[in-house]
Amino acid sequence: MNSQYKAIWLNDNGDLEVIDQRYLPFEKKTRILKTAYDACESIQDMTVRGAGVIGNVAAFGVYLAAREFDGDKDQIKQAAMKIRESRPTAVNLMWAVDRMLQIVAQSDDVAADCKAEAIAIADEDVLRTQKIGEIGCDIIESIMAEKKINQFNMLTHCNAGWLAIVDSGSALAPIYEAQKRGIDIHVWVDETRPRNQGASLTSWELLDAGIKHTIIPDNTGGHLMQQGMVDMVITGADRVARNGDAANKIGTYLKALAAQDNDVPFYIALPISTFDFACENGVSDIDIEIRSEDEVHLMRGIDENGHIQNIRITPEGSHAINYGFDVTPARLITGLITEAGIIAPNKNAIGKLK
Ligand code: RUB
Repeated sequence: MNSQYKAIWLNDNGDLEVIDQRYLPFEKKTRILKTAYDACESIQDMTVRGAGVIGNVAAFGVYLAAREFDGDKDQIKQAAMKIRESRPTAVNLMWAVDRMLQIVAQSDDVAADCKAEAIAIADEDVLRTQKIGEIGCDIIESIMAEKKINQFNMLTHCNAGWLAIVDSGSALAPIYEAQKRGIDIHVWVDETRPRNQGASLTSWELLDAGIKHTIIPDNTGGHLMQQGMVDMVITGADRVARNGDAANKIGTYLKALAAQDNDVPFYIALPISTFDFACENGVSDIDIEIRSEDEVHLMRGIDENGHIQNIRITPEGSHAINYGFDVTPARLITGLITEAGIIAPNKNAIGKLK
């Protein structure tokens, strides 16, 4: 693994180094994680975020625990369970910890084997996201051929790029692939209140890659779709249930409703590790994280002196509620773009992936 276009990597000291996403797009800082506690904290405080990268940090967190506790399996398991509970919605977190715990249980050289397994998970994600990019880009090409258009307008919500899953992201992977294939693509980037992952992270990634994009307030997508200005909507996912219902960043559901009303194809891009095969019904059963109301009251930005500041935008005394995710019902999803192909959002098709 190297650090270019990676959200996380092992540094020369064998510690996990991560891009501290809380400072983007203003500063590209890294944070060094030495212990399982550091890994846990970095997931909770959003130093790292995005389902895929949360899973990777969790896996490396178990390795850090193995190193710290010198192979003591009970202590490693305890630390792993804390990491597993650090955020509730993205299933990649639980998936990665469970996979690491199997290694812990079987291994005689726990630290070395955990390190190898965490690297393997990250390396597998590189291949998965490449495949998702290719399959998703084939969809872009077929929509362009069908509509006989030379420029493609994609709309995306939140950040599901290389900051969210190594190497090329889930939802952004087909966009990066389109650029490689020379397709004239433009991306509408939902700002994604309250933490603004679209405005601060997706735009930063796209700007860096030289991909045309326009940041839009979250409420703009419906209007654009009505005016024929969106050819496809694509998002990532944090957990997809067996019936095809998909949890993703709050506001995704509203985009899917607008897309259906305007006959705009709505796709979710995800690695198979984002399916929760044990969850029968996403709308009723997926645990939705409720985050601090301060994220709604306070906006983070940069002042004229270049200092990052939080400023309050609501009256003192008003309350806010901050659901981190919502669930888009399967009936609104055109298809699930995975490394294994385009999967229909239903029990039958998803069941075959297990
Ligand atoms: C991130 C979010 C992303 C998915 C993408 O939420 O909802 O769309 O995690 O998944 P948060 P992937 O910023 O609160 O973590 O990592 O598989 O692309």
